[in-house]
Amino acid sequence: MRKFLYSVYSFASVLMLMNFSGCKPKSAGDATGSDAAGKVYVAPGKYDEMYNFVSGGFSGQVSVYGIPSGRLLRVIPVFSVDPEKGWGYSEETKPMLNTSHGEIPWGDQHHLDLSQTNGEIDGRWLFANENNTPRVARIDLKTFRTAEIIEIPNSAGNHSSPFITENTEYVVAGTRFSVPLDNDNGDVPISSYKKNFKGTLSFISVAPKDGEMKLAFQLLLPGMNFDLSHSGKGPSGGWFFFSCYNSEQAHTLLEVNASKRDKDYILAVNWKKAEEYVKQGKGKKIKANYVHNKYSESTHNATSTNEKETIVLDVKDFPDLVYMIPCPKSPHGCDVDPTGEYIVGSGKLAALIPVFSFSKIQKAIANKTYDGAYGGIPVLKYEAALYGEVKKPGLGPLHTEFDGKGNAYTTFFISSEIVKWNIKDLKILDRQPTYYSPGHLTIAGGNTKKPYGKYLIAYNKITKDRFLPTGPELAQSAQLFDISGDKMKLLLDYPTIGEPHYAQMAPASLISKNSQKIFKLEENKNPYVTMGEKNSKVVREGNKVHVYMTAMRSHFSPDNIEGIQVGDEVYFHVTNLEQDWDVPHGFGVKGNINAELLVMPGETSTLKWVPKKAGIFPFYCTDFCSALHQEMQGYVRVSPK
Ligand code: CUK
Ligand code: CUA
Repeated sequence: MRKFLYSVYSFASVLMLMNFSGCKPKSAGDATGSDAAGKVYVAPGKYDEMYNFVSGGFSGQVSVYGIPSGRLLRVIPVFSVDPEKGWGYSEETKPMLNTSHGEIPWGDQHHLDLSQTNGEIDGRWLFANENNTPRVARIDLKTFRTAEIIEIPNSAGNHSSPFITENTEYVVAGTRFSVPLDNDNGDVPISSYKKNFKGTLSFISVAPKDGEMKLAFQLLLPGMNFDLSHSGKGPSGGWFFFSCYNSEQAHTLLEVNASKRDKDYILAVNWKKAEEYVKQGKGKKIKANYVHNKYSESTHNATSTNEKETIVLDVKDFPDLVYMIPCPKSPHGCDVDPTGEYIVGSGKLAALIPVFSFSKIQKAIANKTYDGAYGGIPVLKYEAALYGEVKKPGLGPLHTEFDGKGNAYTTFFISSEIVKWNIKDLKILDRQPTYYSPGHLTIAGGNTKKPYGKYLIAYNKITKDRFLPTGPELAQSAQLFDISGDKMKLLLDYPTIGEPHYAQMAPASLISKNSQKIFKLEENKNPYVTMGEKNSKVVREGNKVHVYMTAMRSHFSPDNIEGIQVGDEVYFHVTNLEQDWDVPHGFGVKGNINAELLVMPGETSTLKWVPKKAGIFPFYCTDFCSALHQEMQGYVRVSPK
């Protein structure tokens, strides 16, 4: 079996070599000429047509681009510290990075999903997953800030996440690694995988009014790896579909490989049913230990709460919740078309794309057209669930999005291309090379009921010769295509931050209509706010010193601080008194390991500093705020203890 895998991969590497070093980009795929240039040119002072939210991979953050220009508009700090914004450095934001393992300054961010109402993008929130220490974040698109992060218990490698249901009832998260449940004895032989390791699918409810998340319930499944998922919609609205691999339950890839089986599975999960069972009290409460972090825009302050339990439904006790559909060779992507009828599986090592039919799946369930069971879960017959197969589409299919005109677009990692095909007749309509090896792709609304078409962006894993050399490491690359015509047209390359995986795109008006410009000072409920310069003061409480400081063009108050001793815990509570839009002040002190603050108008932010030696320590504003910005400074005198 290993031999077979080896041959697949060596074939792949031959192809990769051809792509990476052999061929120069062909002119067909090149954005040359005024046509492409005109389509991506956004004149100075003009706005882009769309927002593009891109996952930051191992940077842990989310970046925001304007499309079609490909201009980077913002990096939103989520799971990793960001000194530019003081994220994870200010006392107010530190709790956001808390986990049951303590504060973690880093995350691995793969997937994004925009909130939806009736299956359409509604522009309220953006959800982001973290793989390494399983978490889901909600970003508020009013402020483009992370508002909430919830940890997921009984999970490891939260990859199949955060995909949302069509009315944002739930954020769904499937574990990548099966592991023993947190509260069971985890000190077991790794070889006891089959017995002790569990797969979990978590359903996190989202409050319709303010978006607050809550772990509603978890489904327990036999040990396996969940990979990706997408929500059903319309007729399949109450269902969720997950790809999974390692159905042979291997715990080492060295001895037994995880791609031995000819087929793995797509899981069809009836979440409406699961929700009913939970409402009827049928779930079991078990102990769990996870944290829930919230950031409030009125106190400008985060809190971290320890949660103690979770509700689980063991699917072997509920035979009508989950069904397995065989899917060829290590399925990765699992995408549902805008009508909700077609479910596209992408077997990374498969030479075809299977398209499943929701109505056939329902029929197969009704007629029990089963092909045995897997860990107590019914397995549907492949043919009974299958709508049809796209034959010879390319090599290494990964992810599919839709244009709302009956077409699907699939990335091919190995053959480095995007293939456009028709959902009804499964015929291939076009293929365009990408440079190189695309992972995900996005179309605005391309995973919803209402795709906006026009643009498609491929997120490539390998860049090689696309940008000026910058040493051994290059930025990863996104490629923008025009998909308004019959044939896709490459328009633009632009670099991304971290390794991009999934991304979301939305027409600008859907997002900017909610945008908040300023925090009103009079609404600032931070406990350490200083409402005017005359109220600024220094207050000592034992070895803690609170500096109630104000910032206003172009001075801090107080700006001469004495009476501090070595080893004191000094808290600079800086309130930005400005009420003009976009006049942040920064704050940094010489020798402070807590980086800096960036304080927006009307906001209060706190920087902690524990001076280690006596002397005079200057502080200053780090963000150019006026002609007298360079004068915006002060001194702290530190005396020996
Ligand atoms: S994964 Cu990266 S190419 Cu983490 Cu969504 Cu498929
Ligand atoms: Cu305030 Cu520069």
